[in-house]
Amino acid sequence: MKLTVIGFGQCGGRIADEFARLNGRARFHRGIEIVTGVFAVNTDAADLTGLATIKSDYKHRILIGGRKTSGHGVGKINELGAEIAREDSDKIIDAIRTARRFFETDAFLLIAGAAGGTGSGALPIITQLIKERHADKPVYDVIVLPFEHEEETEERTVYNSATCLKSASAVADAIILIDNQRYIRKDASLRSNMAKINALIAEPFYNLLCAGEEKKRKHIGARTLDAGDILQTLVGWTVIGYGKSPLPLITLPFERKRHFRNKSTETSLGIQAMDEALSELSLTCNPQDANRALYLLAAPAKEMNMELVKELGDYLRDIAPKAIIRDGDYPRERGVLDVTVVLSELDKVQRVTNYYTESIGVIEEMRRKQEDLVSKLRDMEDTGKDIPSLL
Ligand SMILES: Nc1nc2c(ncn2[C@@H]2O[C@H](COP(=O)(O)OP(=O)(O)OP(=O)(O)O)[C@@H](O)[C@H]2O)c(=O)[nH]1
Ligand SMILES: [Mg+2]
Repeated sequence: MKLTVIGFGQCGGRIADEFARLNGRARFHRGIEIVTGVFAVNTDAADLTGLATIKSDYKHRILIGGRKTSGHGVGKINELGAEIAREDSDKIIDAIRTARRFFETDAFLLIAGAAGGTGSGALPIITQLIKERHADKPVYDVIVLPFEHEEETEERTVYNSATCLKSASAVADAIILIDNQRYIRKDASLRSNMAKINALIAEPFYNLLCAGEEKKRKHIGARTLDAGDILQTLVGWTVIGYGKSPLPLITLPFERKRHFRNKSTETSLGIQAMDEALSELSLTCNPQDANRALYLLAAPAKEMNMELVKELGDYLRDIAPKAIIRDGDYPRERGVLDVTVVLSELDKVQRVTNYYTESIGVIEEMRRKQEDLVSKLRDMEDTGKDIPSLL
């Protein structure tokens, strides 16, 4: 499956940069392409300069809001991010449309942090515009939810997240939710390492996108998971997870190859990888709330069979009983067995509900503060009303 990837704001731009890197990896190691173009859109010129892999011309690193922000961002005001994106939308739409391999695009992947200003505001606006112009292709939004500490210290965090989630979900075909906090919980040393978090966020997409693009027979499984399966699965609120098990290495002096000791080991390694994928989902949710799901098993061809794929399917069915499940096998990496899981069309996402509920309080508080400010300023003006003005 080939994506047009567009990152908005700092967070979105950096994660889009990871997708550009993944495509380089797919091209170099596998001789295939998984994106047709990668773009970063920002009101902040310095953030665009800081990217590594996205092409550095103005058509791929797109600066918007030049006059309004002088290239310095919108300071967390996502209404301003939205307004600027609407005004400069032609710049973005034209750049995408004129990309050399645009016609090969299966779907759009738009990415942003929910809590900032530029990305949070621009994402829903451009999602809507792309949907209007390219009705035949799905638009998926990756929305990165803030760290806990950001919610505690900045009320805009909750408000921006709620408005971004609500607006994007009204227009995107699917919203892939990513919780920044998940990656820290797993490894506290990541707190200061955004680059590593971004790599972890993008990684689960690698095999998923590659599997359907393989041309060589030896990398085509018994059941290929292709773009059609992914398009059929991604609907509404979605999470993604990835887990892997190293394969035991048994090296005999006369036969240097890897294989499973026996079938039960094989199955338990598969289940172990799927368990990890489910426990490392990009956002905590209950798999029972999923109405669609898919999983992809990637392992060396010799050590994979349809029985294992089926057992993983039975396992996932127990965990996500409501879901229509699609699956695939991908004969690939040496030395590891990995499982990618997508849970989609979730009918309950507590975190999103929480943002909606909390933002009601925040909106009330913001209104009260504004009224307070206006009344205090009026009092000041009243006190000085008899003083002559120099204007
Ligand atoms: N995973 C990840 N999250 C990030 C990254 N950079 C920022 N964030 C998160 O994204 C949110 C802030 O969004 P930014 O992308 O910095 O803001 P912006 O869209 O550039 O908007 P303004 O700077 O306000 O104009 C916060 O919740 C950050 O924790 C990143 O590189 N990776
Ligand atoms: Mg910024």
